[in-house]
Amino acid sequence: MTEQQDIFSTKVNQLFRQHEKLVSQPNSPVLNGNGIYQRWQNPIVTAEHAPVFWRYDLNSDTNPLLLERIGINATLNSGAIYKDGKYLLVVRVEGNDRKSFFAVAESANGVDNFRFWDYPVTMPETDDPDTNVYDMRLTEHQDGYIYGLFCTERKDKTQPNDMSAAEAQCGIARTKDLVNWERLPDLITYSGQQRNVVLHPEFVDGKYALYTRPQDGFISVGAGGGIGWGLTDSMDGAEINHEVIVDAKHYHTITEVKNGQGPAPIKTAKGWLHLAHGVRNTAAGLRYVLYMFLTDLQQPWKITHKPAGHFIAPQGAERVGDVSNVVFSNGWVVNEKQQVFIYYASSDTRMHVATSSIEQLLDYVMNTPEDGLRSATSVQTLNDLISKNLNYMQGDA
Ligand code: M1P
Repeated sequence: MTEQQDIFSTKVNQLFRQHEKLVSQPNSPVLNGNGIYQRWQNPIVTAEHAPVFWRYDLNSDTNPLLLERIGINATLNSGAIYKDGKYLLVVRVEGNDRKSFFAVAESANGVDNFRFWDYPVTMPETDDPDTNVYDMRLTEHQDGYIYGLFCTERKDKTQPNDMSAAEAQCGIARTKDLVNWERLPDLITYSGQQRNVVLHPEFVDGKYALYTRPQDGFISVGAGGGIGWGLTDSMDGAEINHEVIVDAKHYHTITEVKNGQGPAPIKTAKGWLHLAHGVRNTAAGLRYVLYMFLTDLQQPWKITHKPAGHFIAPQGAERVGDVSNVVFSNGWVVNEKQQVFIYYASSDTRMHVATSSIEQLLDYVMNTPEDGLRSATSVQTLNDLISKNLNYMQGDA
């Protein structure tokens, strides 16, 4: 081995060692939470989790200076599934070239040691190729397939001179193993654009049911918006003719600007548990938080309980990233112990986990006061709890 080759292989070993140190780092719960869920100390998937052999050409002949060839910018909004005792994320990986793609990261315990499979997902294209694909929602449907619904973004060809003018629609693919994907035609709806579309896990009236997010523009939902709901006969050529609004955006709430369904809802004895994101405007830009609600078991488009305000908001280091002040979730799973793993991204940059249980989440959605929509009602709700507690404490003394 020449001296040059020796230096090269030392550097390569160092890269692998650093990567292994990061990926195998144990995670630990953050203590003193709010009792509803527990945050975990470390982000679970970051850009640095991308394997060394994705980023570097490891051949000293073709990369003698060992330069990074393909940079990864961020790992964010991940779909999730619990399968054969493994926690699997379909991560939105964004390259330095700003293009996102999907890649599966796997962990045995759901909170650390997430490792990417060797190859990213090779997602087939339709006749109208996607410029960018992102934010996959996974649904294990009653029909036996795992569906991945995601945003497909293309240039808005009606505005050729505006380089930011884009169109968002819902791409659809299905798989049995997360390796081989069958791409189906994009969803047709009669709203201008769509993002945050999610497949409900069960047939409703013998049809496939989808949560939608009708929007007038690419970023702005305009006059439309809200989390919608519609039915389609088939997922192979899915078409929704009529959308009803499940959860509308509302003035002076966390959903004032827009909102969107998170992952597919979880079925419980008390109803369908939903996780969603709400967006409001501030002087510092848009603020994205997560919130929850419960819908009726038979009529999943009808909300039965909805706590006021946010469930998870950006905290500490989560506040800063490529798009700051954002938390976003499109993946959660339940294991056989009824523990819930909520996977969320912070500031469009890295992935985190928070853990809870079906029992805690049902208690939260069913017993947290609703939003009275006025300061006076908020004070009334607070006073009710204070007097109940003071009476209880005095009676106890
Ligand atoms: O930048 C925050 C999020 O913005 C979009 O979400 P929504 O359509 O609800 O505004 C998406 O681009 C999402 O990927 C991103 O995290």
